[in-house]
Amino acid sequence: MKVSSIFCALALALSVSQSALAQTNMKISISVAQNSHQGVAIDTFAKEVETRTKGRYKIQTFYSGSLGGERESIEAVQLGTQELAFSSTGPVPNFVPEARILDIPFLFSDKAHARAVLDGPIGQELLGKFDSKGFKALAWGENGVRHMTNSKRAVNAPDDLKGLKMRTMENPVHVAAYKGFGIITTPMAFPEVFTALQQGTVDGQENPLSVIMAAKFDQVQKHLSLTGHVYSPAIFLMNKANFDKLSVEDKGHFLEAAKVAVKANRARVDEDDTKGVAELRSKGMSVVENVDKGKFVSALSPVYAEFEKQFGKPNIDRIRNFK
Ligand code: EAX
Repeated sequence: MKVSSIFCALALALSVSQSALAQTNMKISISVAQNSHQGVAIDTFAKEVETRTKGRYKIQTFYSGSLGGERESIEAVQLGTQELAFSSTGPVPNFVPEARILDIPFLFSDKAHARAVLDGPIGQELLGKFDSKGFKALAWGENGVRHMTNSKRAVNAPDDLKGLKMRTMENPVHVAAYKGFGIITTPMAFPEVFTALQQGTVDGQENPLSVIMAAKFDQVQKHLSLTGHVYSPAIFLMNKANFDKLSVEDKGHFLEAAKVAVKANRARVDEDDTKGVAELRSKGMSVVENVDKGKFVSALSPVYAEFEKQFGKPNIDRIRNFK
């Protein structure tokens, strides 16, 4: 073998072994505990990315708001100090106003309807709105159908909500709607909620059964009402520049990994919804299972009129009537 070809072979071997070793680390975070529908989402995503890229990308997972609340995580992703986040849409409108429409109360008839909208053309269009804001939105996930809890009284009808001081997400649509119920709204980041409930800074909060269980709110809340007042989407966000740097093949791997993760995430929400009431009862909560939804919907009619003006009735109807 000529010296030059030995050199060539050596260089090749070196570059192959280097690329096999080269590992890019990325961070992803959630605001709730690992043992939750969101933990399942990011754990599955991390595993899928690693397997699909043969270990070239390693996703480090952070739970329970250890890197900050959802707004802070989204900010970090936008700035690029954190590559990825999985978040509810709570604080998303502060970054991408078009996403506000998804958080209108009683917009979706059930989870199946919401999933169909998010996976269909409307959801895909909305994912595209994140591009110009410094994000690549990989996929819609699920936080779940939200219900109300409080420490004061059983909520059977909207009148029971009047004067309750409740923590809300930092989301303008939620704040407007809950004011419409007569609730005294206190927007707050999720990692502060348990303490606020415990210390009585607020009387109540609202979240899906998945979150109520994962956060152990049963320890600080007596009453749960299955109001199902709003469907809460979640989303996989990635820093746009980080995504753009990936090879075409790796982009596909990240998108596929998010899809698989969303499947696992939604399956866990279904599981939590099935067992949630019994589990929370066994922990001492008193649960109102059947509320008169119609009354809650009509209590919001002045707020809906406002939403129709803001978002355009045809846009709302397009979601409502999507099949
Ligand atoms: O994403 O802030 C909230 O109430 C969210 O539902 C919760 O952090 C899960």
